Amino acid sequence: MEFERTLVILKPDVIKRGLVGQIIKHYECKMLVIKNMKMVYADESILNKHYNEHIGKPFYPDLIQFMKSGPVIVMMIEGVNAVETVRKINGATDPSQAECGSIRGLYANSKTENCVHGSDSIESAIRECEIWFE
Ligand code: IDP
Ligand code: MG
Repeated sequence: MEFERTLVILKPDVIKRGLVGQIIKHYECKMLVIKNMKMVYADESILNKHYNEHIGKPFYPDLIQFMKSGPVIVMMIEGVNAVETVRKINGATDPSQAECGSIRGLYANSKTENCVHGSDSIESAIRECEIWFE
């Protein structure tokens, strides 16, 4: 039982579809606390830093185009086992594989437009929080 901090991004599809409130509720209901939050238009330079490990992969151009298609909401979230809990709440990357009750299982349209980002480890969380909330 570790108290952790993680980074969540509500992707442009969430804002466009008016799902912000519904999605934030999933985290708050699991005893996770929003410590910082902002809406931003992400530019290519910050997205290249954030998604550094994926540069060059076939889906990368579509991912960047999607992430630039509208504002995103970036949140620093804290709680017990926050990294793993958020990943569980988010569900698998591919919505067709995501658990029915997860955010992606409930709302996501495709593997690219999959509503949310959650850091995949404590190290990633530290790195990503520095990128978005320096
Ligand atoms: P994650 O968001 O579940 O951690 P990653 O593998 O880190 O998934 O990929 C980052 C993001 O890139 C995904 O959330 C999704 O938007 C996009 N993505 C990943 N794999 C694919 C793919 O095979 N096709 C299309 N988009 C993908
Ligand atoms: Mg990832």
